[in-house]
Amino acid sequence: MKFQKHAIPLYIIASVLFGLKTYIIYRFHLNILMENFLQEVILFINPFASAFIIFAISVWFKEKKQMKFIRYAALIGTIILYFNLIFYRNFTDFLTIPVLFQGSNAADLGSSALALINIPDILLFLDVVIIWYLSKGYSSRVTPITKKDKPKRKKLALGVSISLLLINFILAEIERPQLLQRAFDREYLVKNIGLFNYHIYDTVLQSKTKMQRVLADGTEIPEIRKYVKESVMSNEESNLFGIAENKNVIVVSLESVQNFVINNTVNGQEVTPFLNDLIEESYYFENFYHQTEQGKTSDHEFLIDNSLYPLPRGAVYFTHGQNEYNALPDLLKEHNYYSSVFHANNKSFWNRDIMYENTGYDHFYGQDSYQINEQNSVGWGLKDKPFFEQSIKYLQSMPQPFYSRFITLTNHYPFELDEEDASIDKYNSNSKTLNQYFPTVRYTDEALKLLFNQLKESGIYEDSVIIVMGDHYGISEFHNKAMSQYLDKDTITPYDHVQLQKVPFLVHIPGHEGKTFSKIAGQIDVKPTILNLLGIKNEKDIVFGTDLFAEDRKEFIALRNGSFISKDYIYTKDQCFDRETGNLLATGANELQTSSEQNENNCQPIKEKVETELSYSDKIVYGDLFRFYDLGN
Ligand code: GP9
Ligand code: MN
Repeated sequence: MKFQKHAIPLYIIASVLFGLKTYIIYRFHLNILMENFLQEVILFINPFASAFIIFAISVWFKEKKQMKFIRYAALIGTIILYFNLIFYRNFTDFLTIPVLFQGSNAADLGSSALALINIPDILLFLDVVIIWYLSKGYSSRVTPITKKDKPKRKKLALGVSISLLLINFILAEIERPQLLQRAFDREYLVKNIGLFNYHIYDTVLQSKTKMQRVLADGTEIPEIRKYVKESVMSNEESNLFGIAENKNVIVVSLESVQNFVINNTVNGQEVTPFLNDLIEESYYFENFYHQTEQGKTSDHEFLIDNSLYPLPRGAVYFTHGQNEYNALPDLLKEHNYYSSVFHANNKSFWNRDIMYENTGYDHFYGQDSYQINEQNSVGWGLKDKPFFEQSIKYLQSMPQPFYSRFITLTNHYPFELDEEDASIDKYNSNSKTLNQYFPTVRYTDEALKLLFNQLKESGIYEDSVIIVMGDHYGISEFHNKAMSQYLDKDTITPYDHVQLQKVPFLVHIPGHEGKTFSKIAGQIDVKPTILNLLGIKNEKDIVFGTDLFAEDRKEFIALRNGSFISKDYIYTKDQCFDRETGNLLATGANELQTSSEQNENNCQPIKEKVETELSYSDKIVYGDLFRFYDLGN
């Protein structure tokens, strides 16, 4: 009887243990940027608040069921936490429902996923074991809530849950006004409302976007059209218009190659000697940004074929693979082009087979089109050199003119490479990932050289325009420390992080002299650029990019998370930087307006345009609006 008096309800113990674990994960396993003390306070409160709300539900159950509920809540909660942790280690991002249902990709992750699991992770399940043990009645100090106590306990649980939730949301609102409305950045959400509330929020968002298609009727199109005509499309033809009429177009996407390796060295060795030479003989855009989000490679494919933005959550290839589009292959078909993609991976990865079919590709040379064995594979599959070697025969027998895209694979996280393929040494830092990155980038560079030689030997080269680009970043924020060491900087600031989203981009036209452009450019511009080179006018189309060779171009490049780059500014995470110097000019919530000049200088006007543009693109995709619009020219 004495024990009963001091007995602690299990749901309280579970809340404390689980809350503590969640806090430890937030604080020490995730790389969440803490800007002020209030953020620290919120981050400390929200794990306990979420845990209490979940475990307190048990009070409504019968005595035996209470224990069962607490056990399984702890287990499922831990699994959710752990999945997020693994995902975060790879992508510095949190799971969303669409990503979760891309299960078919998870099976292909193979070595990547294994590299993300650490043995000490077992400790993250320690509280589950304790809760499990206690819930089985092994300690008489821990009790379920008895029938007698229930009414009182229910009131208490409900009252405390609501108060905790309110305190959390009020603090979050003070820290980030309009957090939920403006939620571009998942890290802000998790930081402020906690991972579990974030998942609930994400679920609501998911149902909302599903509804958008049902409710859409095409009435939004005139407004979007008007915007595109006035603010995106250039009015003049560039001087390269039609220069490559009827030529083959070859687009080579280099997996995870970022621009910082270009004309750079590691241990005194050039990282990309072939690309560096190629740039000298090509139109090279040194300020070209990737604009991908959770759909990674597939997002970049979506951008280049459609000049629409990928989605803020999930991969558009998966979530909206059946929409109507006006993609390059379909468009080029009207000009007698044969379109194909070469990529030695599973056809269904990123739902490519469905999307390619839907957007007019004539053929997809996937895994089945290649001889793949242990000797010629590493990491994710067929190595880039045999990939190109085996592809050329298909290219030679293809009807011309063709539009063909190649996607490499070797330089994919975790950047594995056989010793005999490594021409340069690894880097030396605390990041194995960054260390291994350089030799694999070099391998891909050598593979590209091989492709060019083959194109020349087969005679295809002379009749082709060849575009080479990086698909997205390869080194995530998780490796900032090593990255700052490599780049010889004290730290990687949010400004530096945006600048690291540059990927190489060049247009190689045989016979043309090389030229380097400094204008701000991005993947959204690829489709209009290709059409311009081929001399195809596409005036009725709705695109958000501009021909890269045009003089009057849109003034900004928007990243998918709402950050942007303009001639003068870089805006990210509610901060406005001077693009040239990297100096912080203003923050969104708290502007550093020391002079009236700075007042005018801030990013606000462009930020609004970026938000409008991204929302127009999202409306098209979520509403499947092209089904209401005749894009025929
Ligand atoms: C998969 C390959 C890699 O086929 O394109 O995809 P990623 O993980 O970079 O999006
Ligand atoms: Mn990729």
